[in-house]
Amino acid sequence: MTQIRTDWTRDEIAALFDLPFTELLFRAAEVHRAHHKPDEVQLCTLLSIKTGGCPEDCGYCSQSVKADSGVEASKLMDVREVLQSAARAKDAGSQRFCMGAAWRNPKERDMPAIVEIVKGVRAMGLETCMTLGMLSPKQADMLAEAGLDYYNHNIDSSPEYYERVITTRTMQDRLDTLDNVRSAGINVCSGGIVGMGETREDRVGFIHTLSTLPQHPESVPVNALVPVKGTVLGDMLADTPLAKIDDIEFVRTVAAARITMPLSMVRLSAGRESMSEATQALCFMAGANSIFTGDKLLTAPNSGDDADAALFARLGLKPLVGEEPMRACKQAEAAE
Ligand code: SAM
Ligand code: DTB
Ligand code: SF4
Repeated sequence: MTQIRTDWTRDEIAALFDLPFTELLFRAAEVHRAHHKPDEVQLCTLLSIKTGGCPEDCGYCSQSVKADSGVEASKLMDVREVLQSAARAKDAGSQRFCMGAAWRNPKERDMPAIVEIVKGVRAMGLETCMTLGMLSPKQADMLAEAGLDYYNHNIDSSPEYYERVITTRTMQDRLDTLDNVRSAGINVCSGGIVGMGETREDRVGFIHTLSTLPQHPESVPVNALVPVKGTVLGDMLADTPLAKIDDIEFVRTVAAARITMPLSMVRLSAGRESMSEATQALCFMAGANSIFTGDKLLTAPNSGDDADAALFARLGLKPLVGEEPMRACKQAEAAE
């Protein structure tokens, strides 16, 4: 049994990134096999339940009011519409339904509808995940009470690079929300974005921050930046194509996440649409075992069910149907 550590040092993580690629992949695959079935990949579906008009200034995001991306702001969707969409996701074989809102934080007046949505989606037999921005301890408790399974709130990058990407809320704000979610007993989903023009050292710092949280997140989404025209980062990358991350470096980041957080589900998240099948296969080899299905993420395109069915058939992968290996108590047991 691999030891579950939350005391990783930056030097140790940098040394993982520095390994010969084949060695890094081998080690990640070993850790993956010790805790997960290597041919099973979890399917999650995303729905934007409240799109655009967000007051935050995240430099990658099409939904910020600061971006000139053409995304139109809309109100919170009707509960009934959300449930219809969840039913379609379930029919398509999804295990988890993840709902995102472009908010700094939910307002008190939004909470009754959010609670109703969580209860309704759960009653369909789907796992529920929400990402609504910052949460107070009271809001986290309300969501836990409603039966929310997961809350997604990303740290996005290293503490140093974070400050260059977002100014309207701090990394500490994000860690506080993660703490509130954890204390409420909701499973934590937290990861970030690779390919924002950050350095290798930032990617090390990103993995270090996640893997030294008091408890590892149950889910770790690793997004490849989807460069959106009209966002700060989308435009910067269009002007400096050399800043685009190379596929091998992306796979290295996935492998480092797998090795440092052995029990977590590592989700190959945004950016798959423009990734080759070979790169995705390397990510699965490196320990990624979860994806977003369907042809849309929140606002950006996703691979689509047909492409994914073909990919799974080519690679001999199948959807995960059982319980994830890690739930908070199991991690605690493994650490003993
Ligand atoms: N407003 C909420 C929040 O930020 O907490 C939830 C939605 S937000 C879109 C969820 C995450 O999606 C972000 O933290 C970021 O990591 C990721 N994301 C957003 N835009 C992206 C893009 N263009 N490419 C890759 N990942 C992106
Ligand atoms: C996460 O880490 N990735 C998802 C989910 N959490 C909410 C969102 C990806 C968004 C990609 C850009 C878009 O669709 O606008
Ligand atoms: Fe708003 Fe979330 Fe987009 Fe940041 S990532 S601008 S908080 S929707």
